[in-house]
Amino acid sequence: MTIGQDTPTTVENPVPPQDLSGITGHRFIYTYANGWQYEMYVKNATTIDYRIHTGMVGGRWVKDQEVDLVRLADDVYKVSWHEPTGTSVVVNVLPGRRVLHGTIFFPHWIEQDGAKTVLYQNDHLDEMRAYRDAGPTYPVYVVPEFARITLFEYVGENDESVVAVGPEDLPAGFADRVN
Ligand code: FER
Repeated sequence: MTIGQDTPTTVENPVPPQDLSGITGHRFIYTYANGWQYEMYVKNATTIDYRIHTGMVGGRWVKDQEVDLVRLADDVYKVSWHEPTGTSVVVNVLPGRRVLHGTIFFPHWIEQDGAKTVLYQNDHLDEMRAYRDAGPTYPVYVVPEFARITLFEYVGENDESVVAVGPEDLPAGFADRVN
């Protein structure tokens, strides 16, 4: 047994090496097992844009969310972040297998009235922070779900045109495109 080559790992010398090119600059559309359909654009190694096509907060969209993105193994990526609303999200993405697993941690106020977050969040950041601070936060609503990736495509990094309008303003059938 060779311990050295697989032994984790430091920030300076991560194992596996952090080649993120299999996910940066890519857009993917996926449907969770509960039916919620999401779209994520990994704009670069630290930033995503996204749209929520259907589900509890369908219609919501966000640009320039800062994330932590790592490659856990060949074809396994993890994206984690915290929203101004108080929601936390961790998404594991397996592009080659067309599989993803997301866990969303919603504060209680969103479970009570998710419609307050259904908007273009970038135009309402202070409002979202005020809702977050007003709460209630607890009990946190945890939603762990697998999803199938129905579209996975390279569109290039840092392209502001990839996610530029809300889900309601997309051409008919946009999210149904598969590859
Ligand atoms: C996801 C799950 C949840 C996702 C975004 C969220 C872009 C965001 C949730 C929220 O803040 O309402 O897979 O991907």
